[in-house]
Amino acid sequence: MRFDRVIRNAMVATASDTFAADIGIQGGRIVQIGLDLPPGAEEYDAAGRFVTPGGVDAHCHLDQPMEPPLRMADDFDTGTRAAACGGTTTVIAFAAQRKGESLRAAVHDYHRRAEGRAHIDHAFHLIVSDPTEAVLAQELPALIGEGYTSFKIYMTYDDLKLDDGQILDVLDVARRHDAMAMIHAENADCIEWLTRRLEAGGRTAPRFHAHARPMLVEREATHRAIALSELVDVPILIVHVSGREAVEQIRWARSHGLNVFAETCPQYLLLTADDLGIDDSYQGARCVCSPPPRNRENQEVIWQGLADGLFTVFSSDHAPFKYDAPEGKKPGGEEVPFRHIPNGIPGIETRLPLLFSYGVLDGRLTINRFVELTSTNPAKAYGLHPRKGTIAVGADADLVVWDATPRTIRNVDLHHAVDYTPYEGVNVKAWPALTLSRGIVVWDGKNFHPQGGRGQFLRRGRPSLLPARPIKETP
Ligand code: DUC
Ligand code: ZN
Ligand code: ZN
Repeated sequence: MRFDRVIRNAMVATASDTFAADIGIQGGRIVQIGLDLPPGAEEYDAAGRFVTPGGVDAHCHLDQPMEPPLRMADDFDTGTRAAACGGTTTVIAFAAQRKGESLRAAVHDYHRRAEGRAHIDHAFHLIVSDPTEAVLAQELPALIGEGYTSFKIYMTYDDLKLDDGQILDVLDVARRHDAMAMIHAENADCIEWLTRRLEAGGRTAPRFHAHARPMLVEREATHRAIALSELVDVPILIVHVSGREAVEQIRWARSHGLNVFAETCPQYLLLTADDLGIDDSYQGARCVCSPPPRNRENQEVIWQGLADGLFTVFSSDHAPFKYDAPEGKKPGGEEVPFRHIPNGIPGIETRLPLLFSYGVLDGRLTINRFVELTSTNPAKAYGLHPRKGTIAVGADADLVVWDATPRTIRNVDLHHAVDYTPYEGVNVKAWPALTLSRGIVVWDGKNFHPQGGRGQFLRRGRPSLLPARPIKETP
């Protein structure tokens, strides 16, 4: 067999094993893993460095429709470019239903936005914000059947949030049709009440965003989401868990045998509420995201959960808004009260290098747990495994070779379209030396190799993390 490419002398790391091997690639897939493979048309000497499956970033927002003047900085071109340069080879972004709109229309519009632009493979979660009879009975089941096998629901944000009855209805669809339900757990009424009090006291600087969304509001919503999922008897995945009190709720659920999966993100390991400002300066708007970053004690709890298996996936929650722009953090060109600052920070390119450096190389996580959190489990949670998320014969040749040379993160070196990174000046100990997307070089450690439009839309299967069991009647 003549390979298109051979990655030679790899230290292959999967979620379960670490071993020395060559990897033979043909037609975009891994076709052989072994020692002393015959030559390929292209050869790459990994020289004993770690080779991991390409990252699967299962939580990122790209070119999501916004109310004017807001606009996301990254579309499927710049967003997937940045992802590839940071070692991510699959992204799952969000086709968001607007209230009054059909889910089908949201999906159609989102395909139009992605079409011809993506440099790497991609899929869409649905966001269900208007669970009408038609959505529950027809659209959502049909779309799940067509390969959109996950959706996100919100317990906060006026334009997106569902009440408890609506959440139960939507979870019941997930149970009947085998979808993964992702939940943004923050108590909307508590946030609104706190926000009004802060505004009444003139406390509207960016840092007060964190005061309006204390851990308690996340804890309460996490507890409620778990109870709702228990009532319906369906697994859920709580996204962007930020600290101890939410972690405790999830540990309690697990200890009671409930299928509650959890995601966390780099901002809860490396940022704190101080990054939103220690005074009333507007600079902190850069780090306004929800839930907000907490404190050092909570960072340690998140690290512990990553190490001990509490967390299932590690995503970026890349939500890209320029800082100094009227369509971004200064809506209409103004420094606005925190209520009006668009929520979200960029992180699609830095997700893997940060976790590799501060997790693996600093001794907090094994390389295998790193792979599990950043690639294998997201692929399993959202119906992409084993095509994505592993290094195995038959899998797509989505691969990353790691270079353990220290560098300092600078926004000028990143490839997103945002005018800042929250990690400016942060030192990392490693960065991808090579990213392959289905066997093609998209990043060589110095240069991005554009493949706009080559990235394929992925119709997904049944999430393999869902338990195999017969469907029972609704209680
Ligand atoms: N929070 C979200 O829930 N989504 C996007 C960004 C953010 O901060
Ligand atoms: Zn969210
Ligand atoms: Zn998000």
